[in-house]
Amino acid sequence: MIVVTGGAGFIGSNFILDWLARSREPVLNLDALTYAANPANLRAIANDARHVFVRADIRDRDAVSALLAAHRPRAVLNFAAESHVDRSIHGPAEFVSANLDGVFSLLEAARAYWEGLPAAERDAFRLLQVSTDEVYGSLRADDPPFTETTPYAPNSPYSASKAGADHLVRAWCHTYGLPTLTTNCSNNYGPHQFPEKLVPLTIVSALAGRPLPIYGDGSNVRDWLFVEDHCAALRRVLEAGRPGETYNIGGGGERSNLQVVRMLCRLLDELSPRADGRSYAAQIRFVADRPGHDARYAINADKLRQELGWQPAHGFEEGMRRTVAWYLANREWVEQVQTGAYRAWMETHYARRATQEEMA
Ligand code: NAD
Ligand code: TDX
Repeated sequence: MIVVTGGAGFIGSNFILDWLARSREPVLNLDALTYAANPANLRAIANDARHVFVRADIRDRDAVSALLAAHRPRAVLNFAAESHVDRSIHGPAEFVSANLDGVFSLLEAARAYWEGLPAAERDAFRLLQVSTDEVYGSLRADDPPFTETTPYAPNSPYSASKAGADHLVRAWCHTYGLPTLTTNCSNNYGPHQFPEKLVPLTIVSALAGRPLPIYGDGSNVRDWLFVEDHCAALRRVLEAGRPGETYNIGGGGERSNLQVVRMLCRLLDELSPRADGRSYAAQIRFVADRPGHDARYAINADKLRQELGWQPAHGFEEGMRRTVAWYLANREWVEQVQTGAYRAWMETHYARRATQEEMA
């Protein structure tokens, strides 16, 4: 048995589906079901007895301890987090609470459980912290990509909370000997991503005839990875990663935001043309920039490739095409996530980001 926290969200749900397709080992999915969670992400395994879902918060140490004692997992993978940078700017408290206090609490529950295991099981136990490249801060155009030794320099409340959590994980390994692994991955895209992030926001807004907001001049660069490649890397790190180590995950997919949005518009033009025959690119609007907006992220994943033999299986255009096709084929999912709460966020999102033309 493995424990996955945050398994009803974007990457966690993809990981669980992937895991159960490849392994007989059951998964205990522990998720607080925040706005970002969606039980529909797990519909395909609704009748699979190997998937046990429990609604619980990683900050609830008693609940987590009781679950660990009852299910005796060999590993805990922590995906649970508040994950959206814009939300962290407008409401940082929940990010410090969920991402930093949450990891502290999870580490203490895991440590107590691990210390009580027989020696052989103690050696084999792993706690894998799923983290982000944003902890390294921002790169200039001519800087080399982030490596595992790049100093942490987080710039947003989100990335600072994730950086703090990574430091706690490191300390729990160094001080108590808890066998931890940390992965720092670049921007993911794929099925099940909540449409507040750039890729699904663009697809969903384009189809709904809404503006496609691009912060600043659209030149900010992210290093995009298809979610299945992230999941494969996590399986490999869990299997063969060395305790105490950190591993960068990324596929050399650097693109500017404008390139990403234009590619999505091109794919939508092909797969679901607008009724008036014009390109979805006509809906692009340049809007006020994100405060503290990091200019560029890029990942050097040589360690993961060389030590553990991982490499991405999906090219950028192919992964984006599959992503667009998934959103087109799952209109019900798209409708269902656009609840009142989503509409409320979109209204504030658009209101805060008045277009530069409007502001001029
Ligand atoms: P998400 O927002 O889609 O899902 C997060 C999930 O965690 C949700 O199901 C939510 O209900 C759950 N959750 C939140 N707080 C919780 C708590 N206190 N206790 C229990 N469950 C809680 O996020 P995602 O994009 O799937 O990201 C998953 C992890 O991967 C995060 O830790 C994130 O920092 C990291 N990450 C994400 C990306 C990316 O591009 N999305 C890249 C690198 C790393
Ligand atoms: O409407 C938008 N317009 C826009 O130009 C949105 C939502 C975003 N952007 C820009 C901001 C970023 O430069 O697009 C880029 C990507 O933005 P997000 O999708 O919000 O992702 P980012 O801020 O890069 O963070 C993501 O990748 C790293 C995830 O949300 C994090 O959880 C992960 O750790």
